[in-house]
Amino acid sequence: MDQTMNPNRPYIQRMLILLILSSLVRGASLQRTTSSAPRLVLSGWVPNACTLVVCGSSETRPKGEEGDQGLPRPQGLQGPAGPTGIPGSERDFWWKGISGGKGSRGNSNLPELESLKTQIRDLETELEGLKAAITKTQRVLLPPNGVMVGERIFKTDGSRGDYDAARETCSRLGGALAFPRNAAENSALQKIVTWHNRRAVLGINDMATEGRFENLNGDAIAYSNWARGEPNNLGNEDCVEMHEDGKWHDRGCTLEWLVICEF
Ligand code: MAN
Ligand code: CA
Repeated sequence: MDQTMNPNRPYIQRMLILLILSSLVRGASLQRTTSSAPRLVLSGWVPNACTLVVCGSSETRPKGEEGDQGLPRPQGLQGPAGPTGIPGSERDFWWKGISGGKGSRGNSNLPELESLKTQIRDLETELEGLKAAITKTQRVLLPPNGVMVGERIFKTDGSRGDYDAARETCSRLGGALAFPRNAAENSALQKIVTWHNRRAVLGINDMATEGRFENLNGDAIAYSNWARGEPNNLGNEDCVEMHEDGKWHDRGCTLEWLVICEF
């Protein structure tokens, strides 16, 4: 465009020059007054500084003015509600029930933990005492009528009877006609037989199927201690008798035996 045709040109030129100068002055003042980021922007590319990626072209473009601080961040959403605590009075009652002492105070659970540990130690000691008492009781009080094996007690009331009478007696006493499930139980029964010097009838028979000895629940026996040559079903023997040596013989069911029950 021809200069003569545009009378405003000197004015526009002046404005442009002023604009450029103003930008340069602003850039220089930013460089002086701000400390880290703008200085780094002007001095080149720094890896790991993401803000510089945005501002990296500051060499070719004039820097803008420093922005204001912006709006404060919105508050985060409310978190989920915590578990409901035990009401104070209830909690104190609970602890009192265990320790017999005062209710918990403050935020720490350590006193309660220590109290529980002490109580567990006390209970363990008490349990040991009870075990010792049971051992002594079964050793002193049960013989010559009873023996304890694990949680099972074998005991005679001293009566005698055939198979049916023996079953009835044990049932009336709240137990069952005894039969040994393992060697320990067998030797317990053997002791009673020896002490009373009388053979005992066991809670085992092969009435349903000859040769298949089962317990009173109808289960085939898993343990046996037959004497040599037994069971021989001599003259049809469906009941089982324990001798003083602990060995078993099949016998007819109508003999008079020592009755030993299990509880
Ligand atoms: C009978 C039979 C034998 C058994 C003895 C026990 O003779 O039942 O099998 O061993 O009695 O005395
Ligand atoms: Ca026999």
